Amino acid sequence: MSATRDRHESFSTKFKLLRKIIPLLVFLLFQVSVAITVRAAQPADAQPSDQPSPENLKARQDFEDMKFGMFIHWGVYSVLGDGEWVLHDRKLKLNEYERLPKFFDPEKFDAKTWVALAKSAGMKYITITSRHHDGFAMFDSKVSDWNIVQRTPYKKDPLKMLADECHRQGIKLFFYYSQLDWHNPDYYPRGQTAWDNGRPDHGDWNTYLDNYMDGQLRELLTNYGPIGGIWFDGMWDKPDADWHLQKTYSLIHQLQPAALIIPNHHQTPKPGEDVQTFERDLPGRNTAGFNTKYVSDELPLESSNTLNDSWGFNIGDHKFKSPEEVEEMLVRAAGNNSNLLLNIGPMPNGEIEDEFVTRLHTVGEWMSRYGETIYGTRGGPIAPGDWGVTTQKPEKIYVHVLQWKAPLLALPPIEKTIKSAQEFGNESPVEFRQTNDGVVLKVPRAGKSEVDRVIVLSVAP
Ligand code: FHN
Repeated sequence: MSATRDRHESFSTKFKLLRKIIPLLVFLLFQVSVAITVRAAQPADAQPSDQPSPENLKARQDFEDMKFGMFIHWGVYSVLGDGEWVLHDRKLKLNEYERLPKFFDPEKFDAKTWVALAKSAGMKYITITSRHHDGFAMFDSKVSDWNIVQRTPYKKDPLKMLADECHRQGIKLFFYYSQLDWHNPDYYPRGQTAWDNGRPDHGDWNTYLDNYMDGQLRELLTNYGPIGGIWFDGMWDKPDADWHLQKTYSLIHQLQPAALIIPNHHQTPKPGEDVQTFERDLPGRNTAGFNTKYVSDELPLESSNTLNDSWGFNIGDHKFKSPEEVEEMLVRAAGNNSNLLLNIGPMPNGEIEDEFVTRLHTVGEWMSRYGETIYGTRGGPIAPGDWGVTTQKPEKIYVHVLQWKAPLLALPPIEKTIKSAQEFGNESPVEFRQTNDGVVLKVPRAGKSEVDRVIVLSVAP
């Protein structure tokens, strides 16, 4: 009898317990199924945490404040002095190109000089090719021996030296990384720029992305201290491929939340990307023929261009832009709410051509006078035009008059009330009239070879 009661009591205890647990289990199952459905509904490229981290948002603002960066294309291709596409353009076989690293010995490379040059030009960050489309790693990579330490007589890692020097001199360092690879057999199926260079007709795309590329990115984000971010290039070679972006972008943000992802894919920004960059064009323009006209109103913007006509060292390229042209580019970029990333291609011995150096010094002197109207600003309230652009800071609008010969300049209306107008640099008052129809400024006469006449409008908050 007592045994029966015991059994009965134990059954009723278990039943009571089950009655409590079952609704909990049903609730949990429901939650799991909702999570699975939501995940399945997300586009393949969505960033897992679509919300950028606070560090990342801060880094974006800092990026916008910097306004001027140095782009560096440097690789074993510089030995041939014919640009970074020489492998492709001469339709070389890989066993021919693979001899090139043997001649790459940049004994004159001095990280300190490079960083000092960028600083003297007024540049606040450097973006350097960690590898270009030839896939050759300009850093100490354990993922493959196709790298500077193992294949060149130099045997050292210049990116490490550069990173250390950038940290010392307070310059942000970004790594350009080519997703397109003309060397690795696993970059397969090959893309639009492929030619028969001796690679096998098979390869494993997933291995290329998940092991090779992500492996190298992990190295770049772990071995060089805090970096500014990764500047991707080359996705346009296989526009329809699955690039596993979600995975790669998450990896980057997980390793360094403040590292910015800057993709040069020439398309509208995708989830997880932090900056929209435009190649050889101002945001929204497409004179180069491959940029999108869409301009993000959320992400920081950047426009890249070259100081001569080439990216990598090109011995026959003498089309150097004048300092005045660069200054105008810089002002126009800022007025379009964008940074300017200006490229130089150092020589294979590690030196930077005098033509670059002298121009950069001149631009730097100009920036030391005009920097206040550019650094830390955002695009101003008046749409840019051929005449010039505006930049702004709280309570200040800088009117940059670039191409205007007449004494009066009529501009569209602005919301804020102008309290005063002054010539930038000498504080002389500038006559102005503000009505509902717009603003008329009496433009100071241009000094000899003066690129930019800046009028500072003090405005009510
Ligand atoms: O093919 C490259 C080129 O060599 C260079 O690196 C530029 C820089 O923006 N981007 C690519 C073309 O879109």
